[in-house]
Amino acid sequence: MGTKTSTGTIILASILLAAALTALLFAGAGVVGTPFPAFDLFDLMARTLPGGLLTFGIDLMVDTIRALNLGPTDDIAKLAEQLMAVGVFVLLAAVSIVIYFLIARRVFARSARRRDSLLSGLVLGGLFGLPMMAISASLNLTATAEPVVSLAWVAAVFVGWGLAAGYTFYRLSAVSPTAETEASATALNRRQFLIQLGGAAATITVVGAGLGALLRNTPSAPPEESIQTNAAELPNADNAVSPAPGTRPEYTPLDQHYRIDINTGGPPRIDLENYTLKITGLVEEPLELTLDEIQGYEPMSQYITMSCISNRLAGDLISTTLWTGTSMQHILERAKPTPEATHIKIKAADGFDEVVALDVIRQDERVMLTYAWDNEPLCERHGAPLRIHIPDLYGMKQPKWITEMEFIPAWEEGYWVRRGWDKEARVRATSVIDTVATEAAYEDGDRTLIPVGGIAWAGARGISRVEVQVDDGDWVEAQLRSPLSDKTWVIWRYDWPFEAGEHRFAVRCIESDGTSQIETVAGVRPSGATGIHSVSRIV
Ligand SMILES: Nc1nc2c(c(=O)[nH]1)N[C@H]1C(S)=C(S)[C@@H](COP(=O)(O)O)O[C@H]1N2
Ligand SMILES: [Mo]
Repeated sequence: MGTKTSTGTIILASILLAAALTALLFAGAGVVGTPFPAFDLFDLMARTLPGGLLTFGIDLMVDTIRALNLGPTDDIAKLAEQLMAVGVFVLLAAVSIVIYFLIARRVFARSARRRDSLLSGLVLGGLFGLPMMAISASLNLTATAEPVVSLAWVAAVFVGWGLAAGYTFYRLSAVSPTAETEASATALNRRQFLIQLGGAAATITVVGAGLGALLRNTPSAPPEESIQTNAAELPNADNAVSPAPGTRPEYTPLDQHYRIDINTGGPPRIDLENYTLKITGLVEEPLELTLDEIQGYEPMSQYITMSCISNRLAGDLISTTLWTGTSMQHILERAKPTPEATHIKIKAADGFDEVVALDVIRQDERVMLTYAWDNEPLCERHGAPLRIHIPDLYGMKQPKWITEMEFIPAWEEGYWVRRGWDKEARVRATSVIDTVATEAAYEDGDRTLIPVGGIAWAGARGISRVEVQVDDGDWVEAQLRSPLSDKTWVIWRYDWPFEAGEHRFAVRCIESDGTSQIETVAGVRPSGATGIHSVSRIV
């Protein structure tokens, strides 16, 4: 590359080539289901880098996108994660090309021949591509293409990319060292080449990204007909306390249930036909249980509210649905742990894991191996075919996509605990104002009342009382709707005597045993958010 090739040109060409590479890989993932190394690399980083590092970046993006009010937190967080993954990959690829250009310029000086350039480009393709392929091979859980096809495609793309980089180097460095006139002809030539490169790379990037996005197999959205199937039969349907208009649905439509997991590209693929749950470790004899066998045990159904420990005060990472499965006590009986066994390490298809004490299972029959949600077999994104429910704990303690239960002799840290989150992750009591329903104002004698309402939840500990404060007034008791179960949120409402002006509404709750909600404000990390939720409204 002649001295006349500016740094800007080098960087521009590198970014163009890196973007085209990424788009081609993305297109393959969408069209034929080959791995997308950008997501795999990010999954690797997420699993190996210190917990806070990526979270910081993702949080930043989530906050930004949230500020623009673009949709539910879980979707935004996943999008932010994917954008970061793509950004990191493009950056790495571009930097690799820049480095390659700089080295090639030294090695070949001004006499770069076409063959040398292409060969050295191949070396670049291999040096960058092989580790990426290794990462995908060991980590990718979502690819649907045959491994041979995946290998061939991804290898071909990296080879093609290396050759393109080599050729670009050749064209940009083809400087005639002598005649002035030829030098200007070379400059023209180089400019034309850059325009061609730009056009080709932009086309590949746009078409590839479009194809990939269009054909990406987005994890099975729950079937339409499952939405609200239970609404008619909710156990508290005839309760006298009706939710204030604008309160969130008491029973979350399945397609709106929040979703959080560590997988950038989507849920891990599990062959349901041949699935077995492995029982290993300190048991009389290792076992494999089929789904039929598990579903043969006495079934139980529980209405359950689950929340992510990352749910911010009044956030949307909390939902309620009907969980169906069998008590873990049956599994324990079948597994026959040896006397040394004290805990089960629950392992999942995506590398996630958590640990539950045998004592918890023995003392609480509601700890449940779950295979259905909302009267439908668990859908892909919520953990098909098996997930566990452990009452009173945040979602981080409850693996989805369970593949193995290993009986172990002592407690161990689970996936998020190793990354600095709460060892116990017992849910914090929370109460939220969903609505100040001015449009539903009604007359009551000589007063006008405005329904105010929302939810309160304290895991399996239950809520005994919810109180509302308007401005600096007294805390007044709200009405409670009977909950769907002792583990779901409670819908509360307070019909507030209207006074014009701007007002601040605050809510707090008290658990069944009289414990008050923690009022001190704390963020989600490491133990879950606390604090009083309040909203200001001009009425
Ligand atoms: N295998 C696996 N299980 C998992 C997770 C995960 O990343 N992988 N995330 C956990 C977290 S942090 C939460 S909050 C819940 C969310 O369950 P949902 O996505 O079905 O709502 O799943 C838990 N179980
Ligand atoms: Mo979570």
